[in-house]
Amino acid sequence: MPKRLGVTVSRQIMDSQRLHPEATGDLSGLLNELIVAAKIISAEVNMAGLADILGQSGKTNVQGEAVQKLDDFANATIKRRMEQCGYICIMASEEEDGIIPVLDGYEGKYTLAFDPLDGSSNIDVNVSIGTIFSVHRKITVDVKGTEADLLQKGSQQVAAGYIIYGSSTMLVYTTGVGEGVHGFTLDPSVGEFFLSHPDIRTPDRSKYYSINEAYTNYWYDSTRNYIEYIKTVDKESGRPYSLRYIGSLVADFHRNLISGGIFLYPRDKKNTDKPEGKLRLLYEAAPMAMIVREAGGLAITDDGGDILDIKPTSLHQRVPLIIGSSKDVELAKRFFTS
Ligand code: P6P
Repeated sequence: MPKRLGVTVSRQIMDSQRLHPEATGDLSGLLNELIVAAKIISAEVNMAGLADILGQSGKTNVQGEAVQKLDDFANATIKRRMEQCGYICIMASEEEDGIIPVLDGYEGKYTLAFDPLDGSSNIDVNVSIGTIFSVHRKITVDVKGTEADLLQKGSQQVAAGYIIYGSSTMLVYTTGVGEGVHGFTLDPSVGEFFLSHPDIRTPDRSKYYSINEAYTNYWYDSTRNYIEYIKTVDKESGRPYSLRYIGSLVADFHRNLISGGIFLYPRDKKNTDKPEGKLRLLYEAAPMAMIVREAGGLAITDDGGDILDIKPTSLHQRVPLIIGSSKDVELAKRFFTS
């Protein structure tokens, strides 16, 4: 088959839908609406240095973190667009305490959980940031969506993806088992996402590791032993690995997805208020776990469990995350479960 040039994401979504005769087009519609929101956010992020939108909004979010103005903008953009799209019945956002309803009469059959602008502490210093999203099918019977529709295992996601606002704006998403992971790059001159990374497969081994080494003195022994192992000089096994840590999950994850690598945010003794680590299950770990699994990688917690098997109990539940190249994660699992 000749390589198709200039495939837009809308074309990819429709081609994928055609493979599912039972599809109603609602998931395609949902993704297309989300893509419009992403284009609006991308334009704002890329202008942030010029518009008066840098800096903090003076508010703090449910996580107790300072909310940057762009966070607010991204959150409002996605909410405003999706509450009237007719494809979802309820939303959850990293920026909001509780569930977010959709407009009456616009209830659809899916749910949406999202981190509107992850890594936002990097906004003012021009480091890549991103939007992460996770889509589930509604499971309760009433028209209105409920929290139960959101609190589903990651393995039940029908779509997961992220938009990274970096040297270019890229959309990376998957619509489930066997559907693959595809990357699209935004051409701002025409306002279209074009297929640039078809069927992404993450290398099964790598030489990069991502962890915040500033917390070394707070690590539990399993973390310390694993990191010590991969930093030991042993040319035969390709050690030491190189450290790559940006402090923006989307940026660290994207680099590792493309080049290979392992990202760790395990439990530590530093964040006593976050005994399960810092990252959230619903709209960070679970969508990234679905993407990496579809790309041939793995995602586990620091007790060896599969991220995709965890049944969430609350919207902003945190979870320890070890994610990336399959052989690296499998080796790390031996350190964390021995
Ligand atoms: P730390 C950004 O605030 C974030 O939620 C993720 O994007 C990132 O991976 C992590 O926190 C960085 O946390 O503790 O290393 O600064």
